[in-house]
Amino acid sequence: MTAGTIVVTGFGPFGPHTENPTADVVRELAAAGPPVDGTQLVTEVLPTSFARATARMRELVSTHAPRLLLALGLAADRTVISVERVGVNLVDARIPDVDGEQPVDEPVRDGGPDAHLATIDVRAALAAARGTGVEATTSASAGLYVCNAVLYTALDTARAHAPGTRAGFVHLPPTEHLSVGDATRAVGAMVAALATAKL
Ligand code: PCA
Repeated sequence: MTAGTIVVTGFGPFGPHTENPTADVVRELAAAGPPVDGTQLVTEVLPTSFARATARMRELVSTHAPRLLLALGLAADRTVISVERVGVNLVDARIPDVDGEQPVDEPVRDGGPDAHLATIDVRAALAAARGTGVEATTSASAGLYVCNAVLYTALDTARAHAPGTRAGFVHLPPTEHLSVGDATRAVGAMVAALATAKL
């Protein structure tokens, strides 16, 4: 019996951030293989594009109906890992995405609910990260850029098409505050804890 699929995504570069540590973390996790015996690990680096990243997230959730989907993004202005609690149905891009799009005051999905709460066990994620010696906190806003749009889309799609999926989002600080190696250990521990948590 398979214990199900785990999907972990990161993002490529955007704006002034020519390197995105979340892409490196995702590649390292892929190289390490499934964190839980019997599970299948699917990883992907999404383009920082509202249209393409949200379309791909819809596909990932509906194709795999994963037991856990954890998306990662870079929060350039934060100093510690933050586990997001909510995705909101609003976009207000400070800078253009990689397709040159800069939507302002638009919904992520027309007619969608105002917000979706993350369905991962946020406390378990915090404890797992801290257990590796890495500081982590909760966050009540994933921003209004592509990361929030991807979190909202994952939760929105799961609610409609994959009700067993637990989905959430973790923002990583820049590498001057957390090395890729430490971030990989912390995220790996979070994924293992969340994938084995009781649904
Ligand atoms: N961070 C951006 C988008 C891609 C990324 O890694 C954000 O926080 O929205």
